[in-house]
Amino acid sequence: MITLTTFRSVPPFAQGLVRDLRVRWALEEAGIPYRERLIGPEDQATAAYRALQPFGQVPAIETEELKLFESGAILLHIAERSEALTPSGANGRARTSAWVFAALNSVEPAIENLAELDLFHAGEAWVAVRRPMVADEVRKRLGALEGWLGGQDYLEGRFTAGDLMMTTVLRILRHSDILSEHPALKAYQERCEARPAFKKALADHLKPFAASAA
Ligand SMILES: N[C@@H](CCC(=O)N[C@@H](CS)C(=O)NCC(=O)O)C(=O)O
Repeated sequence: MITLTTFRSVPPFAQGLVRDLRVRWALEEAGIPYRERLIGPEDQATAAYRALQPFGQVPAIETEELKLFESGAILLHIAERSEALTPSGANGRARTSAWVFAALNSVEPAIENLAELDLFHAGEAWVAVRRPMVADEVRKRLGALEGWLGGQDYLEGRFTAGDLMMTTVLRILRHSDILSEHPALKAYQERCEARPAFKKALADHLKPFAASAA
């Protein structure tokens, strides 16, 4: 049985965005059962936790044979075991990996830069100068992604782990209306988030936060 480690509690701005959501969603799509282990800041720097996640972050997973960190590596590991997340041929698997890397490497950094300004530095004088450039970088990536998608429902025509990762990256923009400038991408995100596996994963992701606030 897989054990997924994530946070017991996070501030409201992060609820619905913590990267365990990617892993939960993948496990739901693949129909793989798992249990969760919830940690707090007191656990992050311990030697035991660093042996599982070298940077003290979440998510991480453990099975009898394997400890794994980095949400992208975990997602690909799960995807290799499920045709719900990866086409069966070698080329389809390679294309799926390409989109997982594209989400993490080519799209997420620009989006994270914008979220950092908006969520952690809003109102600071330097942000007024820097933000337009950062927002333009996001628009550049979103425009290219929308161009690729064209009239397709999913990045490779059918849902894959690449769509899963891309959707969780686009979610980081929920505090802004920049995604609405790209209606096809917004519809794409909504299409992916309408999947029953996403809804179950999100509900399970949010449950501990409600419990720790009670
Ligand atoms: N590249 C890592 C990033 C993990 C990450 O940033 N995790 C955040 C939560 S979403 C975290 O643990 N933050 C607390 C910290 O950095 O101490 C991954 O994709 O797994």
